Amino acid sequence: MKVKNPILRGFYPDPSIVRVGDDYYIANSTFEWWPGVSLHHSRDLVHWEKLPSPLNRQSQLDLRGVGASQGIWAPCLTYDNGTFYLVYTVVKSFYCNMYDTANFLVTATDILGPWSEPIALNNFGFDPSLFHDDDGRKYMVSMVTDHRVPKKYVGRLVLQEYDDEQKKMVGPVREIFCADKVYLEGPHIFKRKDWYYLFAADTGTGELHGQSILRSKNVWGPYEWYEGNSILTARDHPDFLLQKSGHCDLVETQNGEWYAVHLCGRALEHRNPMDAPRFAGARRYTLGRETCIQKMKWTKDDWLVLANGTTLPDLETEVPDELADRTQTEWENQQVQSNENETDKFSSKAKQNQFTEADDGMFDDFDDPSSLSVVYQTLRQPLTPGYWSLTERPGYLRLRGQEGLSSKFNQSLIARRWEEFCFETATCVEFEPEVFKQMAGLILMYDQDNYFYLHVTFDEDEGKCVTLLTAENKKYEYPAGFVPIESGKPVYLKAAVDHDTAQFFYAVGDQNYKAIGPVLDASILSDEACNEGWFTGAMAGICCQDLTGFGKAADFEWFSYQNLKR
Ligand code: 6LW
Repeated sequence: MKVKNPILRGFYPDPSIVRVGDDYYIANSTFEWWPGVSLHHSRDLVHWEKLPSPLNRQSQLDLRGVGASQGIWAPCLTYDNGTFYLVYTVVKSFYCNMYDTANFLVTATDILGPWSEPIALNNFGFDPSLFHDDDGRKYMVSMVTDHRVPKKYVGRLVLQEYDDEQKKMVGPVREIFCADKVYLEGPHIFKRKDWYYLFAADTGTGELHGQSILRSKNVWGPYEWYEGNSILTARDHPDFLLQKSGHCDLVETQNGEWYAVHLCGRALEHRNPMDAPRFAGARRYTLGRETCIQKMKWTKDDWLVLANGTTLPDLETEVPDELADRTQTEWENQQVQSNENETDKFSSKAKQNQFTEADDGMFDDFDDPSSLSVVYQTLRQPLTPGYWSLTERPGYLRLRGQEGLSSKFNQSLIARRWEEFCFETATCVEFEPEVFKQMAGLILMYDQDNYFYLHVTFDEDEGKCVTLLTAENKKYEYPAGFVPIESGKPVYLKAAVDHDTAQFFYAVGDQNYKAIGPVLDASILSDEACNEGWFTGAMAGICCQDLTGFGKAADFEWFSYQNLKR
């Protein structure tokens, strides 16, 4: 059976994969989006269901104040002796003189949690990864950040032992590799036969990105560089779909086959202007960096390479039929069984619609009063208690307005990833604002400085009205003016995105949509075009602001997101 790449579409970078028995899990970075670290589960490497995030209590993670694309970077998920180990970086400041890259570990015996409170590790650099040696010792490898101007960005990797009994790092921090020609990050260590392999992303995370492998007979090095590096890259194939390929992690199947997951980006043709302060002329990636899977093989002399015999990843990867056969029957059985009992924790939760969404999108009618779907993320912290409810008005998500869209603190906003170049997203909202500082509506956003916000508000001259606010690197415009609408009726808001264009629509009382505002340049909501962003991807969501501090409520009856094939 073949699986089409990317397997996790939209903003899912820095994948880390682990197998526990018949279950595979992937962890991805979430940056400033809450809850921290995204998890997916699969039994066949083809179908992936989203699980609740491990960092979902404010005592574990508080991202208030962190900048766009900072927060959670590059988690590493491993399993040893009945326990899941998840290490990750919380970036509080970057692209300044002194970087703050604090590394933490949380553990759980069940992937669904509860996960522990974080244990502080060393902070030498980001992309920490834990290696469980077969003698019971554990080590953490990471890259090293360096704020000294002349020495910045050398590809240094360090290793330190982690003592699981004492729950702390012990012994010296030693440099195990210093690349002179290439910048290395995202390191993982694994062992096969009597080799320790160091598997690291090379050459940044842009279109030159790749993956390298090194090895040593000793975990502390010296590590030998494979002369075939990079073993995976799209850097010489600018027309290939899976650009930016690199940053791999490795998994061995039940039958001894090897697969790597890696990040990639699907480019728009749209480019930054040649005088852009960052990434001049670079193609834009609204979908951010996504997750792919590749089959790997060992060479005769024990190096690891792509199974296709080249260094270019496959658009479609062959996955073991045994997994597919087994999983399909299991899945079919689960469908039947899950109606009868709760024996399978994944299928019973999926049945409650907490974990899954259709491949082509979602329609959320907010009818489940117990929780919001795991598909949504909020900004930097959970929704503020008292400022949201699924029960005050059953069948509606009530959001009470808090701070404005530039705030890195208390916002009432939920959003989900764009997955494809063409999609439609819409909502129905009941909202009766009394002053211009009260707003609620539908948003397409990259970060706090870059968004398109179609919303209902109040204007002294027009009364209740609908308007479109666009923000491009802090330049704000209202290209549609303020259009008066009737009070007391539900308002329907919709956006249609087609590659680098976005058009908004609204309707009042029924879904007889009218276009509002010009066709917008959707490519500005990309890693390349956003001045503070680098690493996430565009999101679609709903939100409410009340800058008076009165907490005016908006009632959302539903929210939908539909991928369109084009
Ligand atoms: C990730 C690191 C990287 O931690 O980007 O450019 C960071 N390199 O490997 C965020 O994805």
